[in-house]
Amino acid sequence: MLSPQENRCRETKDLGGLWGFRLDPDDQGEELGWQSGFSEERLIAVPSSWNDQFQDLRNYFRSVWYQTCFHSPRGWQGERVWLRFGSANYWADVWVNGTKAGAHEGGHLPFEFDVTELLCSGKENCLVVRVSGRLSLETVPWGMVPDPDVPRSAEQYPDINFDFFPYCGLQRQVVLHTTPQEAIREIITRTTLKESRAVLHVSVQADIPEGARVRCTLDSQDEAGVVAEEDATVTDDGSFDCQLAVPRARLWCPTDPHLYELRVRILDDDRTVDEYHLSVGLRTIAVQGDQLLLNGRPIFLTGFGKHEDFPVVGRALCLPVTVKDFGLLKWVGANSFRTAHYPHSEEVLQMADREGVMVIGETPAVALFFGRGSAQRLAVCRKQLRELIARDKNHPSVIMWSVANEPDSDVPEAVPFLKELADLAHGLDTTRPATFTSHKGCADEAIRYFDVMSLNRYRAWYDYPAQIDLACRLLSDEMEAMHRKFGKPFILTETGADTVSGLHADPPELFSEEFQVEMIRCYLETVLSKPFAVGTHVWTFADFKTAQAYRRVGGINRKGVFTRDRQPKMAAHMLRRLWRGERTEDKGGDE
Ligand code: GCB
Repeated sequence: MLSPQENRCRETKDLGGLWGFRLDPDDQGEELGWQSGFSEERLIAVPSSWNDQFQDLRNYFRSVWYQTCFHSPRGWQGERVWLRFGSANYWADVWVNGTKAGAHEGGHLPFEFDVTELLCSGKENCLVVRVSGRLSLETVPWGMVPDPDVPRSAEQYPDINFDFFPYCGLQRQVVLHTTPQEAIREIITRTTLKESRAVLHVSVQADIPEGARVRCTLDSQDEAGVVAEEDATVTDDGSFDCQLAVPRARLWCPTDPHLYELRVRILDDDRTVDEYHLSVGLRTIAVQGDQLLLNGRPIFLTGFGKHEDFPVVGRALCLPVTVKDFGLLKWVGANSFRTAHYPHSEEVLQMADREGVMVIGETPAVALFFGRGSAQRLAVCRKQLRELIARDKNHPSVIMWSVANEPDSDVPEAVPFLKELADLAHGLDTTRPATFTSHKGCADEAIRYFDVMSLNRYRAWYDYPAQIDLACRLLSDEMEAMHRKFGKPFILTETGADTVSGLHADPPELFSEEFQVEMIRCYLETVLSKPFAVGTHVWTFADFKTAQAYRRVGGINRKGVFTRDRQPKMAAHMLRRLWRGERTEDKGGDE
């Protein structure tokens, strides 16, 4: 799926703003005809999470209705018009002028509908969306299952089986955008390297008659200007391929995240029928033996597991927070992060491409179990993985897919499920390694099907509390045993300690800033001592909202090295010294 864009053949119109809003706890709205418009109870910001917009809706997860009105610009006649949602958490049904445009399941990936025929020109159009945040045994993530036979934590409210607040709503941009009738539908890029010579392989699918002429141009966006150009002809299935060779390529890497601009144009004599611009980074990523190679050279990941979360905004797109977070990632010396525990916004990836921050892109498959409802959950996981790869495949920053976080992967039933996801990731994208984050260590049944072994560990926190030395000895033994058993490169994808900013203790005690510093330091040193380690990600970048439970003071997970409002704790300063100092460079740290 190509993102909407403005160029001489395509236009966009942002529908964000204050929309009408109404609750529908008993799902009566459709019967009452609200799809054609309803009387508004209140206004809501789009994008936003409704749970943090209103005091009475923090724990409301049932259906709501949104509506807004817009004019379709006159100049759009003759174009195809699409209505695109960056995300809607979790279920969405969409009507335009009372007619159903479509529906979507899943909270963190974009979807769009062709609404050309549904729009009235010269009149106001009415867009109505029903969103429900209801989770079940068949959703991904699953949750809110009032069934004692299902393994779940009755220890938190709302009743979810994962550790982040299940924010709901239209949390990303809603836009109208146009494409010409004969249009480029899909572009897939891939880089191959031979020393400093890079070749960008471009595959395009288009709704264009056979024989049309196509021009692919690669522009360096610096004084070098156009560096490669090739013409092609559309085949009978509407596809065409180009190879753009760049003799002395500036390869994308954290220290020089150089982006080229690819322009694909469909030409009819001198007329441009359609065009699409894509920022591309020329780079390869591969696993070889125990190493992770970026452009053929070993790379060591430093960084975090990270949520989309901020006060009032909830999980919604908030560009000032995105920009701030990238500044802090750079400040602390992180070269990467994992989009825990769902795909983050496209704007986040745009920043990552630009700033040279490597990303492990994760699906929403958190806390999977393989009992009742498994077949349906697998179908949803497959759909979400497909949608994720379709959205993010062209981002140079995305270096790996994570298909799940902490599934019950020590039981035989996990094997066919996770193997299917590994095969799907490898089948859809031959250019990136795949992983999932395990908390089962050597008992894991599924790691063998993936390229990298990723482990989340909290000894000295949840178990063996306060015993950091013991925790690190056990981690060291466990890593060696995992390496003997699975023989793959290792990433510590999570470790950390809840820390109340401003609480101090000497000697270090749980919840103090000193304890967080000592625990993270010891874990990171242990991992760095292993030649097969290729990364350490601290849990987590910033404190974040979660369900209420006795162990979550104020409903906040406080394992952030930054507070929720982005102020550094002592651990952030310690990491800055560690990651920007000598030690990670010894291991190929900053590339
Ligand atoms: C984990 C989970 C993460 C939690 C974290 C914690 O293992 O992957 O979602 O937030 O532990 O703090 O307990």
